[in-house]
Amino acid sequence: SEDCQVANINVMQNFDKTRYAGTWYAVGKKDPEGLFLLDNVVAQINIEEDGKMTATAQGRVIILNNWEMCAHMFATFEETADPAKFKMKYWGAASYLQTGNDDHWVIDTDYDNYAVHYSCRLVDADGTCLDGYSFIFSRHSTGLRPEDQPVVLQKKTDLCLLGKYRRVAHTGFCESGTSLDP
Ligand code: DAO
Repeated sequence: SEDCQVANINVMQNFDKTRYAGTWYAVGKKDPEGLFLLDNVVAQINIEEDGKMTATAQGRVIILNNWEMCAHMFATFEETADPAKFKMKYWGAASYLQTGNDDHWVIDTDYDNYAVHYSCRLVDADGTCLDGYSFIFSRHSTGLRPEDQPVVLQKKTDLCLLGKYRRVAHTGFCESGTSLDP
């Protein structure tokens, strides 16, 4: 929002989780403190038979002493009064991976090409976000289409996160086996 108040952030209107389902490639990321997912981040959003949203995700991580691996993560989403604001519980396929309970807000999406995600983990006393993260998702592993870039740029600005994103590479690291395979 204009005043960077978390409470005033505009999210996607009339959000349709069914259209949000499917594969999303993270192409940009603003990291939280103690970042976890580095690159090659791909999320698969599913709508279960009971209508609930779940996700599987993968990404390159470095855990403990420079142990590089592809993390396989799971998430369940709890709905709230706002259809674009979810509570996301997540955990890893292995016990040494991160677990947590984060907000998952869909700020904007055209469902077919791009999505802007936002999560504030810690709201400061002044109402701004002290620690949060945001993914720019694309349906295309190659990045955003040129026509979607101005829209996403505006949303980054609205989130008070302009200039805080980095590019998320897709090198195929998580595509075949694990990094531990000989
Ligand atoms: O990378 O530092 C970080 C924060 C990401 C938390 C892990 C989330 C795993 C589940 C992702 C589901 C789709 C967004």
